Amino acid sequence: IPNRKWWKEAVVYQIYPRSFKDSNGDGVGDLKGIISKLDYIKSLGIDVIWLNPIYASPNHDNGYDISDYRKIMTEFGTMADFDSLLNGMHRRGLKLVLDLVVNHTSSDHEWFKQSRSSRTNPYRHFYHWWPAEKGKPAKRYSYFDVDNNAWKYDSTTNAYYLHYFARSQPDLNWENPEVRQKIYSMMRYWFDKGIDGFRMDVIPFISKDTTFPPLPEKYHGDFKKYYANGPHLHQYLHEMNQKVLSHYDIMTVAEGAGVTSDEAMNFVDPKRQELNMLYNFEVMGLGLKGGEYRDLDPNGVSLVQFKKIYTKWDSVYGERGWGTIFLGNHDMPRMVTRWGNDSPEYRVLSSKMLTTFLLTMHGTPYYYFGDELGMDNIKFDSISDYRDIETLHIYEHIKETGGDLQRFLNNEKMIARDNGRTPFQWDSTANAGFTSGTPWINVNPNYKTINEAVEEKNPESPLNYFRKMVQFRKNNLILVYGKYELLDKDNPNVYAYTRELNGRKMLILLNFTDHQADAHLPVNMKNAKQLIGNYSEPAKNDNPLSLRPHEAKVYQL
Ligand code: TEU
Ligand code: CA
Repeated sequence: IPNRKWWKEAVVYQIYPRSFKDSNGDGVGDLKGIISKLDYIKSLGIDVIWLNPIYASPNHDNGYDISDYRKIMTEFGTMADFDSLLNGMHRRGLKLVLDLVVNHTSSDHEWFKQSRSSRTNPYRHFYHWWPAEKGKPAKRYSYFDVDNNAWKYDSTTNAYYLHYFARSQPDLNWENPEVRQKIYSMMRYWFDKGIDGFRMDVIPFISKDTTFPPLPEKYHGDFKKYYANGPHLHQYLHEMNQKVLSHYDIMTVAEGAGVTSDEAMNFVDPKRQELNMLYNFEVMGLGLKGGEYRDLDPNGVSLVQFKKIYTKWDSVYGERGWGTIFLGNHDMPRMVTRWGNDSPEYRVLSSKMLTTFLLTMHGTPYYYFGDELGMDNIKFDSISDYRDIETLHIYEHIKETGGDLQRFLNNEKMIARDNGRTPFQWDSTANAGFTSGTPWINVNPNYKTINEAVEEKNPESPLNYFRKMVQFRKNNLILVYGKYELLDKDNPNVYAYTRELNGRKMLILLNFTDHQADAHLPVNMKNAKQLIGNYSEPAKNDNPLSLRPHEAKVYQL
């Protein structure tokens, strides 16, 4: 096998530190909490842990607004806690990937405080300023702004500053070489401590045309694509690679917001010496109509489209580069609710089916904490339960413009990011054993039945199935490096594909529906041997191509 790499063979486990385990009763998960659960994490069989931001932050966006890149968030602990966490991971053979958030800082960052203080301050050009005497800057959309405006007027210097996200997240000026040097030096600081990689937050957005011309017509409503195509983006990523990344044995993954499949190779082609991997978000729009209310599509998710998108992205990495596979993260609802079936009848089966998908696809799997328990959306009824700046701001906007708040709240039960941020369910004691205090966000009331302690004891639980699937991938390099091929592409119910390496072939069959469904394959199943599956009892029907509701099976052909 050519070009073997540890990060291609790894299973990554993402932890949202705020919601994993609270060690001191303040209701907020922390580093000591993670340390206390390292044996659990190790027991999953995963290789790499990615932590969402743990740096000093006023937490307007839960750590994605950093006020000091070299300090640990007070609520999460101290640098000594961080050192012992890293040490505890390395002792267990686990690698640590941190979040790199450098498109913007917090408005509390010292650089921004200096920058906004006067037009002649040495830090002025660390950010993007538009002097008000030039008139109003051309429209730029913002993610988390009540007025959906990415330019905020600041009276101190009579100028507007740019913030693609919240007002408290001003965008750094990457066109300024001094900014880049400061960031590279900060990255070296963490690599020299021994971390094993970075997940790079909205990294495609860093470079900007600083003349800030009017947004071309075609990007209205699709501004992400414009933001992701700044003039010097790839020059900066190559520079970052040469100055920092290439000096360490580490992995990098770009959050690929706004990046299309035609552009992906520009990030990950090894010849270009930029990054290793990129997430694509193309399936994330499936089943949604979107718009101001974030409406759902009454027809639900089209499996045919889902398969088409994964297959297209697989072909991007046919020759060079490397892909990623995920179905959930801290910006998304729970995978079993969004892509499976969270009814009491099918939650367990469908979450195991999705786990089978994630661990048999071509690309490094990024598995979101809690999905191994089959945790599902909490579906808050009231706006007062929400904590996320995104939901709160959209709600505020709809309220101010006199819109239909109930319609929005109904949609958020499916879509809101907070669905994926509720505390990890450890056991059936108060607050699911997450905290002895008041949790920063409600624990899902189903924790008495869905929790780690209960699932430990049940060999058929999603938890123990996840462990089995991780080992299965580890024992079969064919699942890492084997060629992927989609079969029966127009089947609206079943996802069927093969993986093939050195003459060995596996067939994966996944029923995405809650009824019996057949795969129609040009494959002789006579000598096929089932290797793993999510049903414990054998089927009554002996046709291997007939699948029970949400059934997942892997065959050796
Ligand atoms: O997300 C940026 C991003 O790509 C958006 O599409 C994001 O999915 C947003 O949540 C829309 O729902 C990253 C982080 O993952 C996110 O948590 C941060 O809030 C954001 O950057 C700003 O740093
Ligand atoms: Ca705490």
